[in-house]
Amino acid sequence: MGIFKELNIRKSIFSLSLILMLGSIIFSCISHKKEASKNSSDSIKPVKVIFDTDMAYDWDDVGAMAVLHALTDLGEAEILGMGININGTSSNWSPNTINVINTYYGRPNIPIGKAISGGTEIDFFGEWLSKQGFPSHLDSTWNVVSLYRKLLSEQPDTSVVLISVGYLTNFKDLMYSKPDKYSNLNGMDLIRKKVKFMSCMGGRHPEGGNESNFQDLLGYSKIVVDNFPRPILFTSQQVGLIHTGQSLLNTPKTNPVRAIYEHRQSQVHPERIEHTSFDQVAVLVAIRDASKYFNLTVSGTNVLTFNADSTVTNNWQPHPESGHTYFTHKNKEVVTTEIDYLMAKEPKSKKK
Ligand SMILES: [Ca+2]
Repeated sequence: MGIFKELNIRKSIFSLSLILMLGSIIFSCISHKKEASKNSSDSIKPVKVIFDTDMAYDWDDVGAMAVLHALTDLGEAEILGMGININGTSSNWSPNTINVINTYYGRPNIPIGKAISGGTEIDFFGEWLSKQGFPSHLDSTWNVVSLYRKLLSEQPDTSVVLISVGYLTNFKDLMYSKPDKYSNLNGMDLIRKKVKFMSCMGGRHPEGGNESNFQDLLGYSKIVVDNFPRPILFTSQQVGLIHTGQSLLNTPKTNPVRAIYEHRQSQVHPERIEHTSFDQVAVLVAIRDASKYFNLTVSGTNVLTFNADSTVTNNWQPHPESGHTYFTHKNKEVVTTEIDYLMAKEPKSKKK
């Protein structure tokens, strides 16, 4: 074999090797990208959520809705529906308030249910908001139990997270609902089959005491906490005592969340816009891994006592595995910053 022929053969072998090597690298990159994309889509599978609120007087419910919409924009949550757990005149304004916020975030068609029992007749900002000219698209409201039954029946098993940031009256009514056109299961069995867990803002932990979300005057909170067939993650009053809302001043005045915060601020504490964040925390731990932000206590059970004067107190008692969990702060600043960021995040629908 002549030297030039041998060199040519070696060149050909080298070229072939180079092509194979490059091909292998490209194939590896594509495979990695595909895998990364698969892992990415796996890791951001949105949490399906039903949001139940006593939207009427405290405005951390408004902040909680902002957090929920921001997490939905990030692909972390999917809002199935919302319900109001207050009966009476306030309910006439609350669906509009909720729809105004949903509309601002580009989701005007989220179905809204109204309570069939329990609650108090007060309204601190719903009527005011309705007169401010914010756009809304509210055509009708649902009987909240029918809505929740319909939504649950349509979802995969153990996939739905219930968020309670008010009284537990609606979930009590859901638990004891009868089979209907949406499902042949009773409420308990429907929840057992479809719900992953409930994120409930309520109680004081671990010392126990009197917290407002359990004071529905009917003892429904005790019925729910004692009998709910899936795990409950309790956001304690102490955990919500962080102040958020300053970030809203960086959002447009057309933002109804900012409008409500400024309106209530002027009435309650004109020196600042920040407000406590009980309901935002309950949303955060419903969507994200709570252990990222908090120290969890899983051993024990939250025992509610319905007192003779119709008040309800809670206390944390020993129990091997009740399905109840409460948590305490690891770092308040981290949670405060994250909630402030999410509350002021520009809606995806408004980005150009
Ligand atoms: Ca609330």
